[in-house]
Amino acid sequence: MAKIALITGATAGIGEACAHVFAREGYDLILTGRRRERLEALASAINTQYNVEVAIASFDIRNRQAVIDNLGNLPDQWKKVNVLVNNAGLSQGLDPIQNGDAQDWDTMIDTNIKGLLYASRVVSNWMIENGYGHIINIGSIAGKEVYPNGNVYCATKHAVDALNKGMRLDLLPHGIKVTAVHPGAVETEFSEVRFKGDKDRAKKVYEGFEPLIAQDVAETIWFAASRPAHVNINELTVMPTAQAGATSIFRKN
Ligand code: NDP
Ligand code: 8X3
Repeated sequence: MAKIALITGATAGIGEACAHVFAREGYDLILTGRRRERLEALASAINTQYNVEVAIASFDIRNRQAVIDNLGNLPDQWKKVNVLVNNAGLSQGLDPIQNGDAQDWDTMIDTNIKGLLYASRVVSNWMIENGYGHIINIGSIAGKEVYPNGNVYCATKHAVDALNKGMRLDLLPHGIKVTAVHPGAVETEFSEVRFKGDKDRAKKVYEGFEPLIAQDVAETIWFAASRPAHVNINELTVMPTAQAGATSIFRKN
């Protein structure tokens, strides 16, 4: 049987690009996200391009019971997951802490930290039972540095950085690899989601420099996933050449 990758947040951006890269490499896929029609369209596009099996599960990763039920209901052969890409995540708003919207805070914390934990709790137990596995957590440069008004989003990604280290320690006795990939600015739907559908404001984030595209990050994730069994990439930070750090972007205009 082919190896299996479970990718959360596969309906857009980095997760969708990962689906294509892992399919290209011959992996069967479990793809998750809330937007079922996008998962169906992606599964059908992958099936026409690659000779791999695709399972989809649409649920809100903030809902612990939904995570347990949807992943738990997968047929047993799908639980032989080799790689879990913990990618589902988002930012909401870009405001100073004193003006922050508590609903936005809840959404980011519930998705980026708690959702990642819920999925990891289920899949790490499959991996322990299987005796192999690799968890790849998608952090951010925002998990390494803090930028003005990024407060809670940055805090969630710092939490992912800490969880990445904690998971590696806890899963070490089970031979499970744990990696974090921390991207800088990637032009996806991320800023459109952050600015709640304001496409013009989102577009401006990437003006005047060349950001990463989702494929760049997916190839970095694949690099980590494709190392030999005795090699683990603990973490990788991948940035646009024009971005030195969270707040240092070289813009040509
Ligand atoms: P996109 O907005 O393009 O994709 C985000 C994905 O997360 C979608 O598939 C979305 O699916 C899923 N998702 C969000 N909320 C939920 C939820 N409640 N339940 C299930 N799935 C959810 O953004 P990116 O591809 O850029 O982001 C992917 C990851 O990369 C995130 O963790 C982000 O923080 C991180 N990142 C992004 C960077 C960037 O500059 N773009 C840089 C550094 C890190 P759906 O809406 O269908 O549920
Ligand atoms: C997304 C990148 O710099 O906008 O994590 O926070 S950034």
